[in-house]
Amino acid sequence: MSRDIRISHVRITPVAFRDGPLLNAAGIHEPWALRAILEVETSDGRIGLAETYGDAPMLAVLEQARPHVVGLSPFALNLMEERLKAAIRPVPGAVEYTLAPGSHAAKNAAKAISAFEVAMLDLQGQAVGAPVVDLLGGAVRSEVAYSAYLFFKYAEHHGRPYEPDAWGEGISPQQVVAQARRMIALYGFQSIKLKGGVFEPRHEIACIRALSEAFRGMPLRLDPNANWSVATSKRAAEELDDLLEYYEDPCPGLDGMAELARHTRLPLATNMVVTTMEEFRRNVEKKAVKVILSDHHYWGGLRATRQLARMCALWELGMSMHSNSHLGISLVAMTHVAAAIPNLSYACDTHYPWQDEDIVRGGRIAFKDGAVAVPTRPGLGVELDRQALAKLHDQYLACGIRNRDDRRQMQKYDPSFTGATPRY
Ligand code: GKR
Ligand code: MG
Repeated sequence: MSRDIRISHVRITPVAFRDGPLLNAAGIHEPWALRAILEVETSDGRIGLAETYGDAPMLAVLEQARPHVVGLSPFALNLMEERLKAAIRPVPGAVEYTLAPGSHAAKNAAKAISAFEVAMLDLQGQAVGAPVVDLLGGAVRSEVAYSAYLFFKYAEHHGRPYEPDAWGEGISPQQVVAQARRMIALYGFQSIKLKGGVFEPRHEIACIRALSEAFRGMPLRLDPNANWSVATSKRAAEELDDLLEYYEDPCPGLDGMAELARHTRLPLATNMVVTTMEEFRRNVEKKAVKVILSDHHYWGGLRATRQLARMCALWELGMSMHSNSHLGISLVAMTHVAAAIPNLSYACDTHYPWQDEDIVRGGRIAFKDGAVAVPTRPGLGVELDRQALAKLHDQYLACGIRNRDDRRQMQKYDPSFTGATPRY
């Protein structure tokens, strides 16, 4: 690619894919999850890909960004960042969740920068014949480990919009263990995370105990998404003490987590209270969280995630990765950056097993022994399956969902549900 090559066109395609009736502190997943697929095209006909949030406010943010990217060289990442920081304006109508920082409007510029950075790095890699991980300094591992991400769930969605999934109900400890067995049999994961904050803590602790008995020696994590008070979190910590590898966001706020940290020897992890560098600084002062769950989609991209990793190393904090419902382009982007982080100390989260559709050519990304091989082809190493993209775009047009709203969805089952936290 010559240095005169410019970005000539940006295509943004919102898609919707089937998602399970997965329960969390905010409510329940809707039958369709939204993502946006970005295609950044150059004047010499190459296409760089990225995947990000697909809610209406995010689509509006990407539209704001588009004219500031067209005309740039795919190598002009710093200029792109400066332009988008200056250009992105607040967009009304966002439904924000503390448990999903990707929904925070304050992160709009970081989210847009991340999406365009990934697509531009894909273009750079194609141009120089190197995988994206090489542009991040090179791989320190050839595969990236992910964990089995378990959810309490209903057997089917309200109103049965399509046939129920193959996972069945996941509520009792026996059902949760069965869910883990199935996921591990299919993907080979070697650690387990349970999304909590749904039922009484004693039930969730019983599920962790059942998992620990069924999978002896397997690292376990529990994430109640700040739905437990500090007092509840402290009491639960006593029971979880020798069961968990880390205790993720049990109670709200950095001060709450700091208070809890003084009462437990369990390392605390978060994707809720450290989501910006300013929060990182405050966390270091308060000695609250010991494991940062990064997420390039809202931390500002792959290079920003790499910088976050350096900060974690400096302050002796552990690092792993957070996830939301996503497709294969996000999974490979996560895999490239995770491969470039020496101090990635835990297996990463991924929702990928909960999806059975994808828009990457060749079908779904393969896992072996719970890990994804770091792509070695130039760029991200994936291409679009245009037929699948068109199908998922049609699903987007038909599904009627334009903003993720787990609380509204839960109210279909229980009209009195408020979603207020902490409930326990
Ligand atoms: O998808 O229900 C979900 C998760 O609860 C997600 O929204 C969270 O952001 O996975 C996330 C987490 O680790 O907190
Ligand atoms: Mg979490």
